[in-house]
Amino acid sequence: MILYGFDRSSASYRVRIALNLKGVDREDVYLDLLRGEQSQPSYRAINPQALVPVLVDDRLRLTQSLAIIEYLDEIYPAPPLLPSGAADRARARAFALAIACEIHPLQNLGTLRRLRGFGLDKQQVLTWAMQVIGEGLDACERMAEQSAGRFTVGDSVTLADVALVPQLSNARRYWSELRWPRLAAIEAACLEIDAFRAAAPDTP
Ligand SMILES: N[C@@H](CCC(=O)N[C@@H](CS)C(=O)NCC(=O)O)C(=O)O
Repeated sequence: MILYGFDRSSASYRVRIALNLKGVDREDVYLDLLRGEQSQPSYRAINPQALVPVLVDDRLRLTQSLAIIEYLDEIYPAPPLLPSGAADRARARAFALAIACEIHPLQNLGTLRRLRGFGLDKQQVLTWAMQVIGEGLDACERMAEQSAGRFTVGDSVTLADVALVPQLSNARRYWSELRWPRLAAIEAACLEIDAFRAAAPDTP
């Protein structure tokens, strides 16, 4: 498999964790998002959304990290990334989506660049990012209080943890100390697992 990504992209980081958990080898193709390589026509031909990650599996080309992870979970069922019970499966997906739909898109590179383009200064953009991440993770902390055991949903790693760890890594760019004790404990449990550690960016 080939993974088009970027070291510091949290959406790519999610897929790296999933591939590592499943023990699937990959070739990494890194695009420098800061230099705009994702917007080049050659890459738009691969992903019309001009975003990473993209996973290429033989002739198949997949976009959207959570869809990619569910694909991997279906073709490599062990270890499962979705719980066996319907309610817990919904909880794991809801938590991952809370991050992937409500936090991440509001603070990703393209959004922050657009805000600068509308005339906000650096400090205003920083405040924006800290608000959307902070409020989003406050809600995630409360969600985890209701569902967590050792991990976000119960005592096994799920899609929820695969979304959480990269988002907390992102949060650390803004806060030296995180204010979410339950999430931090889950992160610590995840980082005891090689698959999570090996997926982390060199420079968060
Ligand atoms: N919902 C997408 C989000 C992908 C995304 O926003 N990727 C970011 C990096 S984390 C990106 O490619 N940004 C490039 C840009 O904004 O120009 C997913 O989960 O794959």
